[in-house]
Amino acid sequence: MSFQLPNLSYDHSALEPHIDSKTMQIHHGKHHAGYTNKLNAAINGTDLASKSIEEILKSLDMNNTAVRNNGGGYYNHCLFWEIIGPNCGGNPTGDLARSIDKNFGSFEEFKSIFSSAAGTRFGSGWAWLCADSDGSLEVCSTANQDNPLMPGECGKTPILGLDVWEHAYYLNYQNRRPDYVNAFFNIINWDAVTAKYKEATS
Ligand code: MN3
Repeated sequence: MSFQLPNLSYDHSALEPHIDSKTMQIHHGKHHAGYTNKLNAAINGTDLASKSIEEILKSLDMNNTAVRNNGGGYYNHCLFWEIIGPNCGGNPTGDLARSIDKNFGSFEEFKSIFSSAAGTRFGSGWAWLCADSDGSLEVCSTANQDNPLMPGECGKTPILGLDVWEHAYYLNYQNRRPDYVNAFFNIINWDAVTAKYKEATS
């Protein structure tokens, strides 16, 4: 079995002005496609080829750089496209909103902690909101294409992730990563995040 680049459920231009069309074309069609192809090449003919991406990442040999970088890149971007969308943003509701209040104090406090994690990740990486099976939440960040499922990371289930590689924002924002992080909150698909939260805690 090989991994497939998922189609986007919205047009490249649908996230403007927050993420520009050209960035979406290159990010999905070149970067994510590249991780997908290189992951398939790295696992072809090995016993990893029959596993799910989550299984591969949870039992990853961190010295296997081809699978670490490209398996992480494949999974991270699949999640990213799912949790953003047009006509989104606003605040979460229901159990997820209650857990955010309980774990961080308020939605505004969560936003500040998450934005700080995204802003202070040096170089390339990701900021995450992760859920534990008991419903608790935590914010973390990882370098490069690492993610919370990998050995040595928080081990909880990522339900929201923000790509802070320059390839995710440089055409529109140049060095202004904080502006990109602020804009991200206008395109978060909280229904999709809530579905992931339910799955992680069921
Ligand atoms: Mn990326």
